[in-house]
Amino acid sequence: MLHAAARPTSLAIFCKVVDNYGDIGICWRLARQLRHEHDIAVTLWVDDLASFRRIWPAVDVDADAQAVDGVQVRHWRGQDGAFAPEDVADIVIEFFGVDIPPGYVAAMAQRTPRPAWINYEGLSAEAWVEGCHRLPSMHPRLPLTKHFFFPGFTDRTGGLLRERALLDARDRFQADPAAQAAFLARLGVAPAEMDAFRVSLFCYPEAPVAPLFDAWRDGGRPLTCLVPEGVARVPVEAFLGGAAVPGAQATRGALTLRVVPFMRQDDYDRLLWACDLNVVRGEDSWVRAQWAGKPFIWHIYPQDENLHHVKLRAFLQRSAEGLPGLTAFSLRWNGAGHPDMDGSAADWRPLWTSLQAELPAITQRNAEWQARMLANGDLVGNLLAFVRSLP
Ligand code: TRH
Repeated sequence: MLHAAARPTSLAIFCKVVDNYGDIGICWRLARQLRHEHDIAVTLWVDDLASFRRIWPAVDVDADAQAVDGVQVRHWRGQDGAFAPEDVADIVIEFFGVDIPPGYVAAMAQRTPRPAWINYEGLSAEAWVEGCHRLPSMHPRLPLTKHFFFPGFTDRTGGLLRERALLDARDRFQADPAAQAAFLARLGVAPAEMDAFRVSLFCYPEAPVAPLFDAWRDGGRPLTCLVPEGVARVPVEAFLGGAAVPGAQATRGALTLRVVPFMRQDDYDRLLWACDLNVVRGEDSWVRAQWAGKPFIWHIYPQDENLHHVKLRAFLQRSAEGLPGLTAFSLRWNGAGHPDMDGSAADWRPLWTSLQAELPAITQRNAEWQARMLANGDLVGNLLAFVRSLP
């Protein structure tokens, strides 16, 4: 028998945190869903517990091993270490092609039956993804085969991460003004501001935040922007004229800017559900914004040679056709679509006006998009079905 995954009961995820809190957002979501919805014993190996704690405050940064929300969390300190075949899980996931410790890989090869080995790849709307999804790759020396698994936007990919109860929880929250008001009040939003247009802002430091603030300040309609601590620190502090700590706020013209705490993952969902527009980034918050059902702008993680612009265009082609305001705003926000790559030189007033005018059409498009994404199934269900299908 090659694989232990006909009825998997255990799974290990190896996650390296790139940049500040890199891929832990996705890995943690994946781990919890596998544990809570499929009753699989999950061990999550993470190299950076401090970053993990930012999105889940219960994490103890000093513990080598700890149980967090039913998941066994191990501090992945390096590549050394000896492992026995019985230490190896039924399914082993390496995240974005990280190198699993050689001792663990050797134990995988000794285990009978062998584990299913998955390389979980990044989310992209590019067409080539369908051709690479599920492809096998043989280990050069050991009797092991790993398979590539791609999240994606079509039924020939792994789909998107989505917990079973997510959309019901969102609908309940969005249908409950009192719950939304209480949530926003906890973030410091004043009762008088409840009717303002609300934006959440999460982006990489390259985003042209300062000129967008100018456009919002000069706009006709009151706008409250909620920015988690640590995000866009330089332009936020320039606007505030002081430190960007939770609770800090300033109003200039039509814009009220509020710094809110960097919140745990569940609360971040509520923030997305409670805003009229979400600016998101990377991968996990981008997917959560798609499920939130509100218009969103994606700030993609910058890559060398502007590779990210190709990915951005691929997504816009799939999702924003016929929405020129959204497309122009998104391209410029990411330094693309203009000979002057730096969006900070742009005048954001017309870009913002066009985007605003399109918001009803974007909301309608998002609902259609969601229905299409739902039809692809959820990523964890698709992953387990794939693993069970392996010989
Ligand atoms: O952290 P990111 O920048 O992650 C990215 C992507 O994974 C990308 O593919 C990778 O290449 C790059 O890292 C290096 O953005 P992302 O994926 O949105 O993850 C952020 C997580 O933080 C997400 O799970 C939501 C969560 N979050 C909170 O829990 N609370 C908050 O207040 C905020 C703003 C975010």
